[in-house]
Amino acid sequence: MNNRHQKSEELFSRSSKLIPGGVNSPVRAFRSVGGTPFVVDRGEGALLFDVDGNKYIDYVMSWGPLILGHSPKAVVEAVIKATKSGTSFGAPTKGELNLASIVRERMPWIEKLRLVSSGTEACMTAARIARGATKRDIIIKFDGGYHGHSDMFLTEAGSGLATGGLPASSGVPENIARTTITIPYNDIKAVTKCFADNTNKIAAVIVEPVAANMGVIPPAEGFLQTLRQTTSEHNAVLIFDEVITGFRVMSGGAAQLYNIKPDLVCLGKILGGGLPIGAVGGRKELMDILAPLGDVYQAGTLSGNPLSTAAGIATLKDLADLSVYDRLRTYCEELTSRLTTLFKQYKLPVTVNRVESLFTIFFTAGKPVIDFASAKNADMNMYARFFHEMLVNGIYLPPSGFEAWFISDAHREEQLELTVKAVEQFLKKESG
Ligand code: KE4
Repeated sequence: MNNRHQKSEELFSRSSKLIPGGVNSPVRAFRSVGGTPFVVDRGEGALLFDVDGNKYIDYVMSWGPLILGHSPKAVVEAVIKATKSGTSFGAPTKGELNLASIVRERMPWIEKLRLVSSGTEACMTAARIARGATKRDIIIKFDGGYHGHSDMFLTEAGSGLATGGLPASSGVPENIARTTITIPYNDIKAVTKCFADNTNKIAAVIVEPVAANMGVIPPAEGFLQTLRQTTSEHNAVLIFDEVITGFRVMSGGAAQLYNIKPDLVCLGKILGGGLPIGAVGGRKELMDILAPLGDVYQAGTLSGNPLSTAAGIATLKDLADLSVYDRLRTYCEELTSRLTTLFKQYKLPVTVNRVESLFTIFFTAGKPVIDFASAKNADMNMYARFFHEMLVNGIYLPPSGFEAWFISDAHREEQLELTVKAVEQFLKKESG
């Protein structure tokens, strides 16, 4: 028994008897890096503390929502205040209007917005709106793109590039999988071929405008523009899944960063400041086909929950001061450039993909990572060793090499120096 984690191991073994794998979301189980997850006691700014009192600099930040760090004062105060008036009503509240107004201001292409409770619900609803509006069934997604766990998105490429997909999870019916076509990210030719082979059958293309679920992969020059042009030409809906990138890469998300106007946008994570939330929004004529106005049904008991909207409003208000994006970018620019130099110095070249404050270090001996196939070349055994060496040195990285590092406005120079020091420890150990 590792006595630095005695309480974690005891609690986790009890959880594993009641909760599948001891976790409520698979990636938390450390399966791809090995070992037993620590059990969190609390978070403070850029730091996480486990139940054994171990302290970590947190680069997971709850997988993205905590752009201001753990328990930021304004968010905590807003949630406490909201709680005193009630935790849920299932009826219209001012908070929903205020949050929708702020989103509209930051992302004017979102003419109307429907709040839900997760990114999965947001993406599922966006696809249903697109199918309802176009009366077509096929959705195009990209290999390595993740849009939550609804059946239609748990699919993988079929035999032919432009043919229907196969289930990527048991429990997904083949006939559902067949309506999702999966093509390689950044493959402009595959996009145009897919539309040519499926004329008038494609309802929508859903894309992470900056891929972050196969590690961070920026859109290639012209990729997003091709998606915009091709979907418009074929009267298909362009859905930007900005659950991660929304309010992260820039105030107006990747749509603003790349100056592309999507038809629908999926949001989550930062929008709720750490409380359960998701949203789908976009062109009025598409959003107005949602019940109760139109014939596309969607509903949710806790949609627009007053605590989530309070946390989201407080978070987005804090993000109105755009200097936060300069601080986030500067931290990541400095960290990634110092780590790249360090890895080179120890003759262990890596590929670092960074977009603003989102980045991933791929152990691919410096070869470019431009899609899921090239991301899969990364040495994940080495990533597992890296993960654990960093953990021992008090740095908590995503427990999977196919994720982004998430920083917050609470990360300071001190955390950056400690991170560089821990990487050097790993490199010394790795180079024996
Ligand atoms: P949720 O249903 O987990 O709120 O959102 C699904 C989702 C949709 N779209 C994108 C681009 C996403 O990244 C996600 C969820 N992200 C993962 C981590 N990359 C959540 C972590 C987890 O699954 O536990």
